[in-house]
Amino acid sequence: MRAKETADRIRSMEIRGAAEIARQAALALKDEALAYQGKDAAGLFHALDEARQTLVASRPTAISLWNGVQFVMKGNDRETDLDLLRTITVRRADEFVKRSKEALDIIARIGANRIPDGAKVLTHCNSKAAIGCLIAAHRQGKNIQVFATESRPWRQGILTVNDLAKAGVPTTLIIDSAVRHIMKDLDAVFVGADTIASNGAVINKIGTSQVALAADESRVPFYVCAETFKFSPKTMFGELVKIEERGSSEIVKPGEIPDSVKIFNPVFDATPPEYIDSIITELGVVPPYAAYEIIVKEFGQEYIFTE
Ligand code: RI2
Repeated sequence: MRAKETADRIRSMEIRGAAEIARQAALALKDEALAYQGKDAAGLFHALDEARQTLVASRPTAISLWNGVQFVMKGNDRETDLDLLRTITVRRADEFVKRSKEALDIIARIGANRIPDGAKVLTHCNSKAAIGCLIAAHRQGKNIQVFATESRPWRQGILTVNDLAKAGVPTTLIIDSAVRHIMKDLDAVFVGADTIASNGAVINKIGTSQVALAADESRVPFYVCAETFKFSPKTMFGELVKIEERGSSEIVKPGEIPDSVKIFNPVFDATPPEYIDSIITELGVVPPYAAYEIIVKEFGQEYIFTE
């Protein structure tokens, strides 16, 4: 799928999930490289750079998307041979997708080890990384029960309970406002991440920070499952993570409320590091305060100045 169509489908949430939008963006760059009809490397680079901008603009606050396209584009501006530039772009896109899928498998194995037999675990929204841990624990033969929030307004919790039920995991759907009511009966919370800042704060689906607060109050361990490309090199250089706001039509139907009522629809919120027990990555289980070191290790400093 070319960049324009991929960007449209990301914008409309047809393609969603922090990791999936990054993988699809990488593959869109690959398809742009394969479809390029021009005769020189500079022309291909220009086309790829335009595609990169189109993709990043589709969900401008998603660092996974930005990291994914940066991974594919890194060093492309120095390549002067057309065939080589095309080959390198295709190879790096495939490598990003492969690494990201391997990371999911590793996170699932590691995360499952943190779930004791008999545990009741809560998850919020629809994170493939978090769900992978829950399914892996179930496959280890542990008798676990999962509680999944509905996750208004997009109700991604419906996707989550379908994923879990398909894998045979005993699952209960709850509305978002039931979280505190049931927290005292739970043993762990597993959520994903859209972005992790250099200070260890986790930006994830709106409501995550309330779940973390309730978990902290009840002394329930709160785990974040995230591939390293969810960490934001931009934050290391002082950029604040912008919280995406989406339209009012996601919350109410036309005519349902008076025009004078404003609607505020933030998509994500930030959970401070002090509410997070550990972040489970493909590099292992790390404290949130290790975020800075992960960013330096994975991205180095050169990334930040390319945009
Ligand atoms: P994985 C999603 O964002 C959710 O916030 C989820 O927790 C996060 O991405 C991570 O998902 P959205 O695209 O990458 O639904 O673990 O806004 O699948």
